[in-house]
Amino acid sequence: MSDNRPALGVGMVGYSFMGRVHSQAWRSVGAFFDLPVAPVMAVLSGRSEERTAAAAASLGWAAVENDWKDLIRRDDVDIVDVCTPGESHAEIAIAALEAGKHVLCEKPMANTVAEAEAMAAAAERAAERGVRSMVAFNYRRVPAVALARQFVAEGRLGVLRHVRAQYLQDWIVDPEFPLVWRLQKDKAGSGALGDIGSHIVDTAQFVTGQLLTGVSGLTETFINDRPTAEESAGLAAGSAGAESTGHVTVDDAAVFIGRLSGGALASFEATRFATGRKNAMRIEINGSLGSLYFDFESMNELWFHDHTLPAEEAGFRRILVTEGGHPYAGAWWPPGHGLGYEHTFSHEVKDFLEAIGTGTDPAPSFADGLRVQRVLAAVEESAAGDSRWTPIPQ
Ligand code: 4PW
Repeated sequence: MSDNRPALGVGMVGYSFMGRVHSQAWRSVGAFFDLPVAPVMAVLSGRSEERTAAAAASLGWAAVENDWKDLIRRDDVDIVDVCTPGESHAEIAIAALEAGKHVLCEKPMANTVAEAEAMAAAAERAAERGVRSMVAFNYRRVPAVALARQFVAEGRLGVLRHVRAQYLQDWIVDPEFPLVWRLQKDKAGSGALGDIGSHIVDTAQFVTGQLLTGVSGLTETFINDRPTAEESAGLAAGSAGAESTGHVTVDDAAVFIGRLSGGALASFEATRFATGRKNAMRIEINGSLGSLYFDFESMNELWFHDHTLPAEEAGFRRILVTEGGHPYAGAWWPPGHGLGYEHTFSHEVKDFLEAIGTGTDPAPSFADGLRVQRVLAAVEESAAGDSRWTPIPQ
């Protein structure tokens, strides 16, 4: 790796689950990928002075700010990485873009379509000045998902007929699980729909290369009141044992069907009530020439059925996506040694840094994030209106 690459300072806002996994990506990406620019973990920002300093020390950030506006003002910050709950994405991302900083923003990109529209417009204006922006839909960067995209793009599945996507978790089944920010509409925008449904919408659109044109949906909140939680509590919060309770203001589960622009029929299920399923982000695609199946719980595998083979030989076969020729995989371990959740974020920042370094537009763009936001809004609108068919504005 050459040493005369331009250094780009990264400023990250937020240090919880997403902040931790992004930190690991920024820390390690340069050791595994030959990048055109060198990321420097310059500044971490968070509201609590004590906790931010402790997080910066353990995650490897050189400096600390307690107001994200101060982070954006700094000359040693070229890239702003937004890892906060959705309520602050729009304000931070737009301010950073206007200050000329490249922006990586966690998903869902915003809490409302109006916010997402403003963000996409700011990104478009910034792009004219060479300032790049990307939404952190990390599952696109699972090698098996990227390989699935390649198969579809090469025509190996023929004409696509069905997409079946699910994102299944079970971390809030216990009614005593506390009211964390992900269960509050003012902070998260929506529940399972936005938090994990957004991933399967993005994955389905990415792998097929098609956009959803309309949806019909159902949403449900199974447990309406929960013990109040500590502000920073996350997915592993456990029972709070708090005496007060608060109201859950988001969906616990969302189920919807949709039509894709190429004519395929799609179904989606996003839930945090699928007992026994921890992070089962799954997608199956059936085409006229074959099918693909992926489940994140076995993330190094892609299942492929080649329907052009004689029926006596055909059937789903497992491709272990760990070969040097597979997307991203060659940068890591010898074949068969497998990758994990954290690698998807390394791939994400690698692609983002390459786009910045080569002056190209990274994907998914803020315009792509807006499209996903419109799908989420259409599902909510449909669910509120007896599952009425709801077109997605393109
Ligand atoms: O983005 C998603 C999160 O918000 C994650 O990939 C999994 O679901 C883990 O936490 C939530």
